[in-house]
Amino acid sequence: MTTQRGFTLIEMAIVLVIITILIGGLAVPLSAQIQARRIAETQKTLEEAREAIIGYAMTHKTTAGNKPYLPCPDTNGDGIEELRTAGECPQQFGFLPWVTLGAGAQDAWGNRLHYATHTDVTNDNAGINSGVVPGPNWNQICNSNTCVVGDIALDVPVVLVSRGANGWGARNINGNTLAAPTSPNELENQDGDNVYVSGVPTNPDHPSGEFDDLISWIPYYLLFPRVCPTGCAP
Ligand SMILES: [Ca+2]
Ligand SMILES: [Ca+2]
Ligand SMILES: [Ca+2]
Repeated sequence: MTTQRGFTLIEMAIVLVIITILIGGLAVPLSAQIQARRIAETQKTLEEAREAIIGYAMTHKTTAGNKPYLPCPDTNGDGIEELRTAGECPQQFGFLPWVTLGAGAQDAWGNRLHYATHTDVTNDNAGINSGVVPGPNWNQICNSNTCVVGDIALDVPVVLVSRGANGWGARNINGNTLAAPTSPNELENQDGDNVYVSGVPTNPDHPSGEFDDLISWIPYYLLFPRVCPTGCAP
């Protein structure tokens, strides 16, 4: 005859410890998975926005010369590109004009996308013509905020920025502007000059601080053949 007995307190404690470890092990990958999905979703939104900008250029041509031009940034947050004065956009950076483009209105964290371009490619009098030559006053994509001329990409006509998971400095879909970044590389992406930092994410304890911005751009050597398949020359 066998004697049945219950679990001892020590056995119960061991089981509880094992369960706790298992749940902890599951919880971290789950949040990492959600973050990875949001990053992938945002990258897809950025890719679609790039295509929408090229699509705009294919359907917007100068009256004289039939030259394509790119949209102006939205600066008042309504998603509609700002009006030009004598052909020029009021600003070369702002929000992606998602309403004008029929593009994604936000990243996966509910924040607006930033759009930077250059007056050489947005002027609706001149358009992108044979006189348009990429130069250092176009946008520069850098590894860090200490770079001045792009070490990743030079003379870029279109840059799109998602402020990432931390959303620092972003305008959210409710129209509120979130707290400004503290790290120099994220500050570089919203100081209004033409230098942008793209790189692998870093944690708050990294010497250069937290960075999680997602940067996407259209190089001129991809843009020009798409919007002027037979060349933009007169
Ligand atoms: Ca607007
Ligand atoms: Ca960020
Ligand atoms: Ca900058």
